[in-house]
Amino acid sequence: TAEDGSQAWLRYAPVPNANRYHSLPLSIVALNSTKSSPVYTAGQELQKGIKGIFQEQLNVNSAGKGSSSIIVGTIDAYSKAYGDCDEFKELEDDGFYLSTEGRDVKIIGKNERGALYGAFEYLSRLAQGNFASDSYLANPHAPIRWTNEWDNMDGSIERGYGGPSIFFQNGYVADNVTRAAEYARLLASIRINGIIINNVNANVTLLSARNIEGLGRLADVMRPYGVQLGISLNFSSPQSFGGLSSYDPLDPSVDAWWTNTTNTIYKRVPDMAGYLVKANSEGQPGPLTYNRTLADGANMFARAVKPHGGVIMFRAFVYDNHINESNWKNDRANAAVEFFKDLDGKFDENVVVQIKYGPIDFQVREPASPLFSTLRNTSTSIELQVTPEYLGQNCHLVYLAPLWKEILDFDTRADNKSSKVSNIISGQRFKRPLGGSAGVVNVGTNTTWLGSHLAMSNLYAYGALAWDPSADSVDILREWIRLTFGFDEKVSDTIIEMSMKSWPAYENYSGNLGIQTLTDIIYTHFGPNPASQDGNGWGQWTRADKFSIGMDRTVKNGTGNAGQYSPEVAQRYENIETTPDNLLLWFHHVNYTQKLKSGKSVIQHFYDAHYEGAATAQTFVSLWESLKGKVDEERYNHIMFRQVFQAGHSLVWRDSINQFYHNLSEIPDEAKRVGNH
Ligand code: GCW
Repeated sequence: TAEDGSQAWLRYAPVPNANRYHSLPLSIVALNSTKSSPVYTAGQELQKGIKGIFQEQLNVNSAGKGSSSIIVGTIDAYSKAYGDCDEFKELEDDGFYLSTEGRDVKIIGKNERGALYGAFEYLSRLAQGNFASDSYLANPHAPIRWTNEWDNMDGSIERGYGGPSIFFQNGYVADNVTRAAEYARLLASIRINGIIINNVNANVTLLSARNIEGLGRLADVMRPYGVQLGISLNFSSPQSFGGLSSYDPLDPSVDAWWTNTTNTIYKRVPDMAGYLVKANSEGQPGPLTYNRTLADGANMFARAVKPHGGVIMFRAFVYDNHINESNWKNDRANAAVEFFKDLDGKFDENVVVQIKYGPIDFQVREPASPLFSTLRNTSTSIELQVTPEYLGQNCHLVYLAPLWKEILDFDTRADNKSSKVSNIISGQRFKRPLGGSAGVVNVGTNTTWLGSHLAMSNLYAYGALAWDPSADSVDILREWIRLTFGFDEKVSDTIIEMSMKSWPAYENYSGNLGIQTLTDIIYTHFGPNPASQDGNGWGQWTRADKFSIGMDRTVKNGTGNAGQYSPEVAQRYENIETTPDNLLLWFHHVNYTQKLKSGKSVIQHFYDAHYEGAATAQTFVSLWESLKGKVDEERYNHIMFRQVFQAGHSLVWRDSINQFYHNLSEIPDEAKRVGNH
């Protein structure tokens, strides 16, 4: 049977024999819910899910209760209806309590959003055939769990691979916002509570009256899912849109312009999450134009949204893209710390500095950004990419949870104490009031959302890790597979095997040993182009010549980047012996003949890794083929097409990279595969 891909993991497919294992309550009580409330949504969703899973139609009431009910609501509503209850005391904002013990199922949220999350949790358990009786609390690891969408007003999406925008068309907010509502539903089910709907390279016309009205319509359809809308701003708007003579953040007329504009937007979207700002980066305007600091810029917006409870996400992705490679000490990786370290403590309380996970740009392998442990008096968040810009653009399978977890689990050793990135961005480590994560998703109108059915595991995993960074990559997959493809063990084992091998394979053929990436960096960021990194101002250099390769980021002889980490980590990266092989060329410039910990030379590792990575990609075709008949035809064929493409393209990668370094170094491949034999 054909599957509606747009339901993703919320299919609520019938569970065989469900009725035998679970005595379903007789009705649903969604306490005190008005139509735009997430609790109302929870009631509707429970009804829909139970219909799908059990083929039973339950009524939804807003009060009272029969002999056995599924009760969903906030703590307050519950206490009013049934009296106080101790179990919920430990709940935090967005958290929920779920109990399937006794005659009633209780789903209680600290707030309305939490109640909805609890309803999704209950449905997810049922849909996975989990009918256990138990009760537990779940609280989020961090308050900010947002997505960023890089949608342009003309309907295109920067680095989007799932078709055109679901939010914008021809310069305006789309008339039809149904898909936006469906997306909000998906996001709520993975506990995402905010969404920035337009490109960080922001178009000023978003601020027109017609578009503000459109933002209102979008917010209205997402509100029932507890997903707050936010927007990206163009720093020059007061001048380029408002007609003022300047956009200097310390000019009172500029300040007043932002206050007015912000008030106008909040009138239509009273619960707007806030603004995301990319300033002084890649040609975008910013405060540095007026010799003001980045904090001056951020705080101007912070003041404007403060009375409305809004938050400013200010991106740390600030760097000069015209740096000169002939200077050995130049290094784009140093930029974020250089721009932000002296501003620590100077940001208003409702500002969060949003930091890409690595110092450069969503590469296949990067160390954690040194900025995480540098900012102690500033709230921070991590920026991840669900849209795999540099990682195969959903034409290659790359399951990203293991990559994200390496960064989240990384111990920055601030003050020689356990200081994991995950505990810094949650606010816990440095006792900050705000923090969390932003995932650049870039969904489109394609029924698969991202352009590939399998890629949806990444969106699912993003939500799971934003809520709980200690979640296990394989457990997340297993859940997602059950919900998306059903209960067949072979389907599950096979997709797990492919997914868990996918990042290492892609790393092997697209950017091994910490060389970050060998993809084309000039425009497409797709396919091999190892010559494109060097000889330009972007600073994603490999510094490869006939004899040697890699960035010398040591303090003793290089760009000093290793020294931006806390002392324990800095020392580890300063020395070749203690630098892990997978970051060797990130931190060190070495000869191709340099020996790795494995005993292999760098160049031989290149040759071998490219053969290994491509060989793994070939196996994905036969692995997927083994599922013929076990997955519906539409999705089977769709995924097959992509795996065949990846298998072929991985050979293109393998041969072009190997040939390139063979030509450059003239060092033969010990296995005699590369070159003219
Ligand atoms: O790596 C670059 C991307 C740009 C993107 C930028 C950013 C939205 O290639 O497309 O712009 O990062 O993150 O701001």
